[in-house]
Amino acid sequence: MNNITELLMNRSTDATLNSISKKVGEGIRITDEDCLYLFENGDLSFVGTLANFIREKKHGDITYFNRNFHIEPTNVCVFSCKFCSYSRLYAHKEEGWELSIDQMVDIVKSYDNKPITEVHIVGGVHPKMNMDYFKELLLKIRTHRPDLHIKGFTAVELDYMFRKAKLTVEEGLQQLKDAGLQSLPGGGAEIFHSEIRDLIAGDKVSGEGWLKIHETAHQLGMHSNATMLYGHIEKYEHRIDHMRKLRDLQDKTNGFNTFIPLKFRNANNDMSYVNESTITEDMRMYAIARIYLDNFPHLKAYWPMLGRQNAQLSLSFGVNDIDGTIDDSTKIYSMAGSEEQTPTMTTEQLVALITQSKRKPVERDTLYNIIKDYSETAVTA
Ligand code: V47
Ligand code: SF4
Repeated sequence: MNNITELLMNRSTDATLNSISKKVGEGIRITDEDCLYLFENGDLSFVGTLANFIREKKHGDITYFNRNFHIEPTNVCVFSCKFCSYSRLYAHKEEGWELSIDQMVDIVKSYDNKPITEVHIVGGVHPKMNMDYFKELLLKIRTHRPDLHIKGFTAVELDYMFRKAKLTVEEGLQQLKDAGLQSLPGGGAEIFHSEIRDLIAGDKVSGEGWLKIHETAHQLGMHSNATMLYGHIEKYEHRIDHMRKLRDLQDKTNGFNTFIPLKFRNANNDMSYVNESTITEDMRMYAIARIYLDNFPHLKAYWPMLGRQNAQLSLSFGVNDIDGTIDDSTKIYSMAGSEEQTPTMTTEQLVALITQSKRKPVERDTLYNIIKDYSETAVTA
């Protein structure tokens, strides 16, 4: 038995919590029942201590960030997810935006000679932006800036594109990969379980469809991320079902890089009546995800959604990645009420934020290759 287990076992009089901390100390996977027990009974310091133990075992103090920006081709969307503050139905498309390919390539050109490593392309599902449109976009970005990693399109966008083009998932992904797509972001996952999905995102790709697209991407050699939208009408059981499906797929493919719990924000959407989760519940969510998802290498707190101070706090609850510079290029969270209304951080600010938490800031690329270790750099920001 190691020190952490002894420490926690001496602290708790609860036999189930003791058995969970023993498993974590010995590197044994926890069950769904254990996970439910943690959600229901594990206090913040208990789950935080276990999650931090795992985080330090996997990564020490290293905390990753990257230099990235987003392109959001449109917020016009054929779907109508109840939690979405961002989209405009096609019938009201004059209220939204639609970028041409040239406008998007101009955004990429505005980063010429800047050491940015990733573009993240994500948006609404516009009925007229199809496979040909996005293949042309990918080819033009790749030709102009071959060193830039293109992470793009949620499984929701991909499912719609492929069905419209009458392509199988494999054919569609292969064509996009050939045009320059390198990895998939984690969006569109929401909550997989149909009891909840049908109520909040009933008209878009199912949980099974999302998982099939990511599995196929992994089989084609592409990596991806996974998200979970939590803190609305779901129960702990639905979160566990979601994470179990991800853990099972990861056992099969090992293609996921990062898990990103996304806190539901309630401004300007059809679910504004739902209160947002507390910061304690957010940190417990991160910690329990770190404990349960033993086969995910990384856990990310997406600072434009969570706010930079809470992202900083999450570094003590299992998180080892806080995403990137962003450069005020995404509107999804500002429109949903995040305190980060113009999300931008310089590398100096990211380094300072991580260093203030007594962690080691390391710049990574999308696939977690190390670009620069800033841990010896003096912090002034
Ligand atoms: O799928 C939409 C979420 C996601 C709200 O892979 C909301 O690195 C909270 O997936 N409150 C898209 N969340 C963004 C996304 C993402 C973001 C950053 C990094 C990565 C990555 C992926 O945004 C959607 C949905 O779950 N979302 N509205 C809302 N009101
Ligand atoms: Fe469309 Fe995505 Fe918003 Fe759903 S969450 S309405 S798919 S933009």
